[in-house]
Amino acid sequence: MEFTLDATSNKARACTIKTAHSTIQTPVFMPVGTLGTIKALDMQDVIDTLGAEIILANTYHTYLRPGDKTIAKMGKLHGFSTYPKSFLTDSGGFQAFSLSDISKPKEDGIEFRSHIDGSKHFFTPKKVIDIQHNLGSDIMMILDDLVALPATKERIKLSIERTTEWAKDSIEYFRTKQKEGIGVDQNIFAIIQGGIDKEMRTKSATELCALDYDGFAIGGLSVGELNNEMYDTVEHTTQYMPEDKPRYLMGVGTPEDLIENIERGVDMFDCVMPTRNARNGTLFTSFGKLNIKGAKFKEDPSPIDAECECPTCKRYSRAYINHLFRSREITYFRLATLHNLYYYLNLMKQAREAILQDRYTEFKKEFYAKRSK
Ligand code: PRF
Ligand code: ZN
Repeated sequence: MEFTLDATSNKARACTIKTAHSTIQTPVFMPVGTLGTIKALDMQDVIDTLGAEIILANTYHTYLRPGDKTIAKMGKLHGFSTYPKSFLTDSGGFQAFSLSDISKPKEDGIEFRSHIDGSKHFFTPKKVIDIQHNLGSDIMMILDDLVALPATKERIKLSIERTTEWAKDSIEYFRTKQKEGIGVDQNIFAIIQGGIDKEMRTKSATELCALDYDGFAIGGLSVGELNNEMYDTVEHTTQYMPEDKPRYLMGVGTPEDLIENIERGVDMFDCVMPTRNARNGTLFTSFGKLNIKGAKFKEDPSPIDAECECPTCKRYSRAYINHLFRSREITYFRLATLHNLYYYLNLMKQAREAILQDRYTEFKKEFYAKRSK
């Protein structure tokens, strides 16, 4: 992977990341395509309308169904899904932790039961790399041990010690496989843990950033802590991360979270929020959130967001979208998902423009000013 830091505006960064499948300009929001599809969309929407250069898929889900070996046979994620650009795959640790009925972190891996059929599985650092080799993702994530917050200092300490041990095994295995010709075009990121404890974050970041990874993620946030605790932890952690590699904040967040964390030096984000909220009737706009199910939209001829250039806003009224939502029409899901993702991706484009012009602080002020009107 090729990385260039194009510009900075205080701590905010505009970078370019070149993988074997696409050129990604940051800050970037990666739409979540857990099962190798962005729910409600066709890949044509994702490529042509959204122009997404990278999307996310999940090891946990695709391993359980249809199985990573099946995906490998069908041309890996790119061939199977027909999405020709970059895939990032999460390692499964977080999904085992959040979705499985039983998930037991152990010394050498994570034991969990499938949320589909209750079958027992064991993920180790090597196993999730093998699976991600089969998936063929451009960026794979290591197995990490994360803890729900609040947690005791002891549990957080154990989590970062395990994560570092696993990270050492992971990078050695990954680079050895590359020498054997496996995963040559793939990249691997480590995941910094440590809760909201600054001392733990420093330790985790320092230990992991000394290893030969292609990029680094900040994990273990947006799991129950306050917004300001997240922002402070990110601000603290980014100072220990290399300037010449991508920085990815996992599973975050709201538009405000993105704006705040870009300011603190984060390059990459993913979250189910725009896609999941679309399906629940919550739409993101330049003036804040809007719940399209409201009776007040029943005869509203205006678009969801007059400033939005997405196909939904260019063509349809709030009245029509409100009607589709209330009638549970399938088309609603596509139109709402398109709008929300378009909003997120466009926000990242604007943030990048502002960084390139070294006016990120002003951009952030304008972003908030519009929402308070
Ligand atoms: N680890 C992994 N995936 C994740 C997280 C993490 O800490 C988070 C935390 N917000 C989201 N997805 N592997
Ligand atoms: Zn729109």
